[in-house]
Amino acid sequence: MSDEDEIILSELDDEELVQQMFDDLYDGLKEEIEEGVNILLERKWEPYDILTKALVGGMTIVGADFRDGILFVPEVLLAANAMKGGMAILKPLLAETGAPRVGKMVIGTVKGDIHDIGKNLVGMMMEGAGFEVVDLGINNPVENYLEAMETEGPDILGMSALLTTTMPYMKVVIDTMVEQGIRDDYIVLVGGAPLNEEFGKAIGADAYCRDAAVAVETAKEWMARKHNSVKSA
Ligand code: B12
Repeated sequence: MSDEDEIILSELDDEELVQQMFDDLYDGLKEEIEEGVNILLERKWEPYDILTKALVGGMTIVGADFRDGILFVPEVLLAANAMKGGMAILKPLLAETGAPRVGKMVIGTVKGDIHDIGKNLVGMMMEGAGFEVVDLGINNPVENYLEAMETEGPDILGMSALLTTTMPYMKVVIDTMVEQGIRDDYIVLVGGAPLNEEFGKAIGADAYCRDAAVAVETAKEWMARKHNSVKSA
């Protein structure tokens, strides 16, 4: 056969396919990633497992090589684009059909920061858990958050930052909320790879969430607390 070196994704077993998807994500091959996601879905994989094991797993490898100077911005952008292709297929499947609305969240990446994959993932998982999500996108100055809180009336404000230079901006937003006397009207969740629990506490957030699954659990916990305190008030 002339094309014997061409890999047919559907002929690989699950483990080989996931490995191949890591390679394809690394190479920024969006169509192949979409095909891989569809094959895993046909094989009855849970959407959440495809997201975490195949896509986020692959992005971890990209992240390590970016850090080590093996990959550069253009390649990482292609990888991110391929990842988004896969996420777009999974998004509607992660939404639990008919789930009662459990709360509303406004989420955005802070000013100076254009990373949005993690934020998008959190948004998708929150929607999947029954939250209504208003996504402000990237590079948000404090005014955007304030305006969205006023017009959307969310229960939760979520902020994302992936750079050590942009994470302090979360404090700017929270401090402004304090100044305006609206801080306690919202549950503030923060996340992003360079953050940690200590940072979350130091800037006055309600919680730092390591990943999207923790974000959903934490949001539900805080919503339950909020309802209880409203009842007892
Ligand atoms: C993809 C990527 C890019 C892409 C972004 C594409 C996109 N659309 O997002 C591009 C190529 C554009 C990019 C650009 C840059 N990047 Co970049 N990037 C990454 C990379 C490889 C992966 C990030 C990612 O998507 N991870 C996968 C997602 C799923 O994980 P996550 O973002 O952490 O999100 C999860 C949790 O953190 C949490 N979470 C995230 N947000 C939120 C929000 C809330 C509310 C909650 C509750 C939870 C939560 O849940 C998420 C899901 O589980 C990281 C490496 C890394 N290790 O993080 C570097 C990294 C973040 N980038 C880095 C740098 C330096 C840059 C640039 C400055 C490079 C340059 N020289 O231009 C620019 C900055 C541009 C800017 N102004 O923002 C550094 C930051 C170093 C630092 N100390 O600050 C990193 C760490 C790489 C490195 N080691 O050098 N980057």
